[in-house]
Parts: sequence; structure tokens; C-alpha cells
Amino acid sequence: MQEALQKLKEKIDSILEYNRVLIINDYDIDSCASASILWRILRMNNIEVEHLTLSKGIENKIIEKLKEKNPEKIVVVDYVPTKELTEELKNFSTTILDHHTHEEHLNVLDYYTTSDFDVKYAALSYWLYLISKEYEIKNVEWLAELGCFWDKCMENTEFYEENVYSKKMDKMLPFNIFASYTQTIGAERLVQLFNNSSDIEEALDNIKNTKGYEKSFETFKHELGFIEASKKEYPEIKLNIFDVNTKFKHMRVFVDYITYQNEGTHIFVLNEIIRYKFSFRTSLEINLVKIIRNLSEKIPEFGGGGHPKACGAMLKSNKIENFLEEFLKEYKKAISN
Ligand SMILES: [Mn+2]
Repeated sequence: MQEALQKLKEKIDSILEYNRVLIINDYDIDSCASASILWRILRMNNIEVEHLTLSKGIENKIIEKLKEKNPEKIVVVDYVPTKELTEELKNFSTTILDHHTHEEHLNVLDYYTTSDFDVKYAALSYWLYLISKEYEIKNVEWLAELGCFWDKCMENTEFYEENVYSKKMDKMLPFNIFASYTQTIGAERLVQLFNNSSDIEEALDNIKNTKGYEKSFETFKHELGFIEASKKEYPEIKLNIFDVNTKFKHMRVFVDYITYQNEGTHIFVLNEIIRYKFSFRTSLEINLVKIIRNLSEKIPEFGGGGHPKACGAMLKSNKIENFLEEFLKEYKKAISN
């Protein structure tokens, strides 16, 4: 552990050589908390800091932003970039601070992960909290506790106490709900909120006044009711099965909420949309049936019919974006005639 901390200190010291730093984080709590602890260390040393949140699937957008911002130094916290993003990050001075399993493709960057050392699993924010003491940073213990809670590694830290997950759930939940609901946008707000709060009580007050929080909390409570009601119990084999239907971008927030407080084995079945039904209507001189026939020739999962000005149809797949794109092509042709 001493060796892991020593190496982390060396990495941070090398980051302190720069004047302008861009911190890139993922949208989960540990990553946001890590970004905020690092922000405090850098600000203490008068370094200009910008934040950027990313997530898998939107890395291309990030690449554009990086070219725009052209940062002097990039630090990626608690996130494993894809090979493609790694290629882009090579064009900058990039350091990765992580705690996931070592990934060979990241060796081309300045790469630190605690899993290279013989240590127990802990959140990255916990490691940053330990090392922050060396830089005389105060009031960040709560950030490490939040990170450890949602990375479910309280057992490996001094934050552990009996039944800690059920005891502290209510206090910790708002942060996870908010970040999970709005993902990168929410996470960006969350990092700012962490930066502007000096303890968890203040952060809780702040989050309740943050745009998007109320909506995310209501949605969570509403959907949780349905998920809990769907529970099929097999007590003799300690198994529960839940059906999940959610507007959250990931069902993880429900998975965590339920499994943290209940012993046994749980299966969560995400009810993904597998078909769409459509009604098409127009008041223009356009033949909708013709459009729909053309589309069903192009897209085997799509079919429908009706009248020139009113049609019904069904798409037996979840590729709604593709479908709408194809529809627009046909529609533009029709309306230009
Ligand atoms: Mn993490």
C-alpha cells in the first residue's frame, strides 16, 4: 500500500508541473468524487482546472472537444479509454489515474492503476483522499466515503460499520440517482457541486436545489415501485427475480439499491423495447402508403399500410434511429415532388 501511495504521489507531483489541466471523469460517483479531490489538490497549487465528463458511447464527441480545448495536460480519472480514444489521447500529455484491472493498450500513456500493486480493492477517490493529506487538503473524507459506498468497497476501508449499506443508503442515494439519470450532464453538475461543498450535508442541500434532481428522484421512486412489485421470490433457494422497465440510461441504480439492502441472489431482467408501433398522418399532398412500402422493402423488420393520408405500421426491432433516418430520406423525396 505504501508503494502504491508513493507512486500515486509521484504522478500527482508530475501533474503539478503544469499550469492548465483538464480533468476527464466518468459519470459514476467514484469518478466524480475523484475529479473533485484532484481539483482541490490542483487548485491548492494555483493550477487552472477544467472538467470534462464522458461515458462509453460518446467518446467521439469528446475527441472533438479535446481538439477544441487543446489542453496543456489531461488527467483521466477512474475511466478506461477505448483503443480509439487512447490513440487521440497520445496527441496530448495524458496521465491516467485508475483502479481498474491493468489494460495493456493504455501502456502508451502515462498510466497508473492501483491494481498493479498488491492491495485490497478500494475506490479511486479513496486513494486520492489518502494522498490528499500530503498536500494539506482538508474536508474530503466525505467524498472518499461516497466513492467507496457506490463502488461497494466500504469493507476495505475505515468507513465500514455493520449494515453500513442499509444504514447509509438514504444519505448516499441522491447522488447516485442524479448522476445515473442525467449521466454526463448530471455528472458535470455533480463535479461542480462537489467542488462547491465542504461536507456531505452541504452537498445534500445543494443537490436538492440542482436542476434535474427532483425529476430524477421522482422517476426513481415511481419506477422502484413497479420493480419491487414485479418481484418473484424463491425463498428456498434465496433467489429473487425483478422485471425492470426504466427511463434511466442504466438499470444499475435499481440493481445497487435493491442488492445493497437484501441478502441472496437477484436477477434483474431489463425490459428493452423490441418493437415500435406507428401512426402516420398528413394534411399535405403526400402519399404515405408509398413511403411505407418503400421503407418495408429496405427494412425487413418494418411493415404497414393504410391510406395515402393515414397509415399504421410496426417496426419489430429496437433500431428506431435507423428507421427514422430512412423515413426522413423517403419523406424528403416525397415532399420535394
Ligand atoms: Mn471507480
